[in-house]
Amino acid sequence: MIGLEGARYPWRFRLVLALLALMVGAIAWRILDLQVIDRAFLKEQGDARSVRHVPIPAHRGLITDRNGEPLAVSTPVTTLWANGKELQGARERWAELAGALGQDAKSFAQRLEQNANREFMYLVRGLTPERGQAILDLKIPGVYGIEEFRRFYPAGEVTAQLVGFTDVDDRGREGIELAFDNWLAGVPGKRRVLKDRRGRLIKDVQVVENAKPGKTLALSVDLRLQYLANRELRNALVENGAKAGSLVILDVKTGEVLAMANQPSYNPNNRRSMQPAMMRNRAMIDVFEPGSTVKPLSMVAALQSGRWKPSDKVEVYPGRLQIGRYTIKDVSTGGGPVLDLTGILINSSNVGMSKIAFDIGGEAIYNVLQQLGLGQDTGLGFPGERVGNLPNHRKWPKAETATLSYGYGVSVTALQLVHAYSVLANNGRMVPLSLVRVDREPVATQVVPEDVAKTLQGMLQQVIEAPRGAYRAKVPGYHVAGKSGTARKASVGTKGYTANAYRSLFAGFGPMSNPRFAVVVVIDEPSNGYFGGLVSAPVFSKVMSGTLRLMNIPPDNLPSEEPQQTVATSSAAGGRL
Ligand code: 59J
Repeated sequence: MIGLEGARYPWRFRLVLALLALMVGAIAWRILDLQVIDRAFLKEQGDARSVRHVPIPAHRGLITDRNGEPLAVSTPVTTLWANGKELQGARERWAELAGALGQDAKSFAQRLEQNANREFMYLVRGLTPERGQAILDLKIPGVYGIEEFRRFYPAGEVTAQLVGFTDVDDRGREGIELAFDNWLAGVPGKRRVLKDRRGRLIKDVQVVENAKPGKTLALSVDLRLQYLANRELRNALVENGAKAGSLVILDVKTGEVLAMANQPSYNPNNRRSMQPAMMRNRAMIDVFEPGSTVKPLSMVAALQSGRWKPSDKVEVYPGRLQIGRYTIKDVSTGGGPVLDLTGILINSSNVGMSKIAFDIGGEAIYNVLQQLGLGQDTGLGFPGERVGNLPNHRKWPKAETATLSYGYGVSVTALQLVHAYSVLANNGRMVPLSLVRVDREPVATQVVPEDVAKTLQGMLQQVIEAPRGAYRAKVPGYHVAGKSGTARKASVGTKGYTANAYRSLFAGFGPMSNPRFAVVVVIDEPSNGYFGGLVSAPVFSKVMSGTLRLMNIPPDNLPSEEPQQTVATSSAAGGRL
């Protein structure tokens, strides 16, 4: 038939044949085009639709105390996520999944409905690897796991405000975690995987880049001292019904912060009940008027002026002094009508200090306070750290001169105050502060003449050891030095001072045979008694005592040596007052 037809219509047969040949040719060309000529382009396009780069989480660096005790540790956790589209196809297993996740089946189902078109949704973050695996083992279609790291803080509330914390994405958000984020954070790696149209993982192809782990950071704090500081501060807050407090221990030779405690505190491992007041690293981010704890620093200016020596006498009678409309008052006049310089410190005479200030001038005091770092940048760069305020005047009015000399009209952080005292303890040499362990000998600057610093050491030892002294600050077995302060709290918003709101302070150092540690105690609004010598001095005593023992410092005031005096000043203040 065909032959017959072909013979009958030869042109038609040839046409069909030619058309077929053309079609075969076109297909062959297309094959050649796709497989050979456009191959690279098409492969790339195809891969772009299936190859994905998945980050490999980097291990965040460990934070330790100065002896390697862990303060912040990254532990591997499993985060479960779901492909919402896929999960729609496994509705019969939703209740089972909700149960395994410990979630309410009804609200869980609602959530899945809402995310029905999403290819990615978190189910739960940060499970222990075991729990995560158990849920993955249920093999519910559309449920996947990612490995992540989660921060754990072994010392909990004891180091909370100093160490800070990270956010869910493991980036530093507060404290050291934030300040040293670049050092601690690693660089995530990259893994190439193949995924299908619906985002399901088909194949783990290769690691493109390994994750670079973050670096370890050793802080200057000693966890044992940190525990001690925290415990004594918390006890003092409870005993005195106080609102808040902070305490800093400094190594005066290296500038290292050995402890920095703040109360109230919070548990960084469970931040659900955390309140803003608990988060404050008060020792660095709260400023206050240092009151009488500044008097020893003003005394430095007096001695440095060459116009005063410790045995010089000042009339403080009758305990008040009128300067224009402003009256300078002494709280206690029990020390007598005339006091020498040590006596002014022991009795904390505002009048006596002011008279010396009028003689040497406000600028002399200003210069010393500035040199000692009050109201100056510490250079630590701690998040939220305050600089405080040390006002200057071109010509110092009498009222400003007086108030500066006994610690008002100037605001400081607890850290700045302990730094200033550390200079007196370190024979006038200032070393930069450090929150990280110092492994090389720091560069010290002589900011107070050595003889002046040593004289102040003796005077401040008398402030504790003399008959009318702050005996509650004494440390059994050691000679220590220090000064209490009780400052009315400046009112917020309005001018002046709040009635019945005080800050109890104590700043000191020891042991006097070779001063190594300086301590500042700040207790905010105690309600049962408020004098620094009553509220904060006992805390100083307990913390200094524990520090000297934990650091194996040999006692320099053993009972058998008791009759011997190791006072460096020529002052006879103790006996006379
Ligand atoms: C004080 C102040 C407020 C600010 C006064 C304490 C001034 C002042 C204006 C009255 C209690 C009080 C600029 S007291 O720190 O002198 O620590 O053991 O708050 O004087 O002029 O009912 N400290 N404290 N003063 N202001 N302005 C003494 C002293 C001090 C003690 C006790 C007794 C004040 C020994 C404080 C302590 O040294």
